[in-house]
Parts: sequence; C-alpha cells; structure tokens
Amino acid sequence: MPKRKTSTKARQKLAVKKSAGKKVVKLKAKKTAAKATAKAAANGLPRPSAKPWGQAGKALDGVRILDFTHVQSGPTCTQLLAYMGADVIKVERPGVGDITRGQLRDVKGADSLYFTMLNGSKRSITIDSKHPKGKEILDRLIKHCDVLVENFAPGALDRMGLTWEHIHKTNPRMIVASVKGFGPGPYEDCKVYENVAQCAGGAASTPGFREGPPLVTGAQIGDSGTGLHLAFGIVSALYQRIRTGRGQRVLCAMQDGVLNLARVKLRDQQRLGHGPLTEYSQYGEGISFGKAVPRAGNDSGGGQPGWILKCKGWENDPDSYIYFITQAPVWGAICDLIGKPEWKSDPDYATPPARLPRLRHIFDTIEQWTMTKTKFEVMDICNAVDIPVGPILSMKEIAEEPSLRKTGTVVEVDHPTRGKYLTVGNPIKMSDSITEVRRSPLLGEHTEEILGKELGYSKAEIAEIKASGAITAPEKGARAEAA
Ligand code: CAO
Repeated sequence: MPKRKTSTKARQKLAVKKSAGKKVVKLKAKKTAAKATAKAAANGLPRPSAKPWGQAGKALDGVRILDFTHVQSGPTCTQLLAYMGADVIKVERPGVGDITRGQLRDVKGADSLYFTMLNGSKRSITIDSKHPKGKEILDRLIKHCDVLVENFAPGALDRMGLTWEHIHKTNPRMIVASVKGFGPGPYEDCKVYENVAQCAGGAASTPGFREGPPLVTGAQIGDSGTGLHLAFGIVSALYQRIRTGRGQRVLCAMQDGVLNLARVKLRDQQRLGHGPLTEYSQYGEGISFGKAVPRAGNDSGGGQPGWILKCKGWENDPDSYIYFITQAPVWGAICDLIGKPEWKSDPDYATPPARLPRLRHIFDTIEQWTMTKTKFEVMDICNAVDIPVGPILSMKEIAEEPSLRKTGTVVEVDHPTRGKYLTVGNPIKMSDSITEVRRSPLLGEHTEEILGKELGYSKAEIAEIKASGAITAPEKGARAEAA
C-alpha cells in the first residue's frame, strides 16, 4: 500500500499533539512521584486532620481493655488508659468486687475512696471467672478486646484457665499485660504490696536520716509507679501490633519499676567506687562513707545542694517548710537576699567546692531568713530572681489549690452513693486528646449493657446467665456447680 502523503500542516499538528501528550505523561509521572514522596514523608499516616484541636477523638479511642486488675497497681494503669480514651471493662467477682471497694471506708455502705479514685472512667461487669458460663463470657470478652490487664498473684490467671496459650489461641491480637511483684527468679512466686516493692526495689534504703532506719515514701512508686510503667508497655505493644498484627505479653515487675525510679541511687552506688559523694552533706561533715549509698536526709538528688528549711509559722504548722536549692548560678542572688553579700567574694563561700564543707552553716543561715517569711512569700521572692524553691504543700493545700482544679489535675466528681469526691485527673495533658474524668462504676453497673450490646447475648441468654450464678453473688443466684 502506498504511503499516504502527510501535509506539512498536518505534520506540524501531529508534532504539537505528540509533544502535548508527552507533557501530560510527564506531568502525570511528576504528580505520581510527588504523591509517593508525600506518602513516604507521611510514613503511611493519613492527612493531618482539619478538625479543631481536641475534637478529633481521644488518643486511645477504639481500644478495648479487659481490665482484670485489683487493688492499686493494675487499676492505676487501666485508669490512665481510660483517661486516654480506651473503653475499660473492669471484671469483678460477683458480690465482692475489687477488695478495695470496702477498704478504708469513710462513708458507710459506699465504695471507698481507695476504689473510687483508682477506677474512674471505667465500666464494671461482674463475672465469676471460675464458673463455666463465666469462662464462656470471658472468652467472648477476650475475642472482643485488644488488651487484657491483670495483677493477680503469680499463677492465679493460669488457675482460671486463662493461660497465655489459651488467650493467644482465642485472640492472637490480644496483648496480655501483667504486674507482678518480682520478675523471673528466686522471688517470682511472692505476693507483693507497695512497701514490699519499695524495699525490694532499693528505694527504701535511701530516704530517712543517716542515724535512722530505712524509710518508705508516701508516693506509691511501687503500685502507681509500676502501673504507669505498664501503661507505657501496653501503648508500645499496641503500636507494634500495627506492624506485626499480633499481640504479646507485657510484664512489669514492681521491683523493676521501683528500681527504675530510684536509678539515681544506683548511679551513686557506682560513683561511690571512685570516691566520696561530695554533694551528700555527710561529706561536708567529715563523716566517711560505707560500702553502700547512705541515707541522705533532705540532700538534693542532683548536683546542687538543697535542704528543707523552716518558714514563718513552723511552730504550729507541720508543713510550714520550704525546699531550698543553692544552685550555683544564683548564689549571688541568694547572698543578697539573706543579707550576706560578702559571701559572694569570700573564698570560703564563693565557689561550690568551697561551700561543700560549710553546707550546714549555710542552710542554717538561709533558714534564719526563711523563718521570717511564709513559704509562699519565700516562693514569690525567690522565684522572682530564679532561685529554685519548693513549698511543702500539705494534701489539704493540694485539695484546695485552684490552679490544680483549673487544669483538671484535681477533679471533683459526683457519685450516686457517696456524693461528691475529689480524684486525681490525668496528669498527662494532651492538646488533641481531652480527658473526661467520670466517676467510678458501681459493682456490676454495666454487666447487662456489656453482655447485650458488646458481646451480643440476647435478653433470654442474659436471663439464663443470671440464673446460672455466673454474674451474680452466690447467695443471690441459683449458682451452678463450678467447674
Ligand atoms: N471470679 C472468681 N475468682 C476470682 C475473680 C473472679 N472474678 N477475681 C479474682 N479471683 C480469685 C483469683 O482467681 C484468686 O484465686 P486462686 O488463688 O484460688 O486462684 C483469688 O481471687 C485471689 O487472687 P489474688 O491471689 O491475686 O489476691 P490476693 O488478695 O490473695 O493477693 C496481691 C493480692 C495484690 C498480693 C496479689 O494479687 C499480687 O501479688 N499481685 C501482683 C502484685 C501486685 O499487683 N501487687 C500490688 C497490689 S496493690 O498494693
């Protein structure tokens, strides 16, 4: 076939068309590349939400927690997860519940503050975990939830039949998080409470005064501290699960959690091998060190000497004290305040090493000044010139402090049987996940709601379960034989 002759005009047209086509292809390729780069830069994340801050849901929205915790360490963990938006379903023994409901009761017949302050923003379901029907409900909950959290005595969960193997088979995505007193080793079977952990974690050997016995602290570093560690482990496991698709076990031993919080003392133990701890006041007092880190009274844990000093009114108010830190950069300001400007240039006081052997005299002199002021006056005066000080706030003052109410750190909630009470809200503030602090649930308050709405039991089935005694107290239900 003879070749068709193309006119110059047509050729030009074709060339323009071809080049336009090439341009479109190039543009498309560019756009695809740009999209791929943007996707890579976003690390697979969705576009940034355009919703106003705090209105894009909560951090842990959609996460369901099967909360098998009791007393303090476990409940601290799950309460924090609830504050972050997780749906926390607390499983309690029918008729009894978490033992703390009745411990340290201040209002007759009402759940104690011990319980209410550790179980806010959760739902409660009663299940006898040793009852065959109870076990069946628990299996449904295991399938339904993302995380099981427990702090039973070692072996208790296995005795319920809820071994890791069983849970993992039932729901391979489930994370099983546990608090135990000790990790694997000679003490792994021991039951452990707060002060046992403070002692075994090394923390109790260091507070108190040199001449006195070891001391435990009121801050619950064993229980609440370990609960906090566990919460971190759970959130990390949830994050890893996004990649692996499977759950894992998370274990926090209270001994380990306490040691983690007391790590500066293990630091000092090692420093002791290289010479005396010069920031401890016993160094300045010429008292030699033994083989282990000594009790340090109110010495500062950091490199800047500090002590607790009396303030105006200390004779009648046991909390009229302030923590005073003689930080090197503000030494001049301290000297001016306390009426000792000559100390600024006196070689015995001018440098931190020169002051070390004289700390007791220095703090006695500063105290002569702090005793002329209330702790809040000292706070105002010192902070104005950047001297770090800390008033000893009583729990009464904390409860009444307006700024803590304003930030939601101290929250008042209303409870149907005990009335209004104060609780500690979320100490972690997030700009896009707003915490809602709700009162703690009554025992079994949400049992039917969870069985019906979440687990899909029909009304007839719920009635059957009730009659079986699996969710009601033995004296109330026609209890079936336990397995
Ligand atoms: N239905 C039926 N039985 C239930 C149940 C339910 N819903 N919930 C709990 N139980 C049973 C457990 O199965 C266990 O029974 P067995 O021992 O017969 O198997 C029993 O209740 C008691 O559990 P426990 O041993 O955990 O409780 P305890 O009061 O004897 O010990 C504690 C409490 C805290 C010392 C222990 O749980 C422990 O060492 N936990 C780990 C460390 C910890 O968290 N300590 C901090 C506590 S806060 O200060």
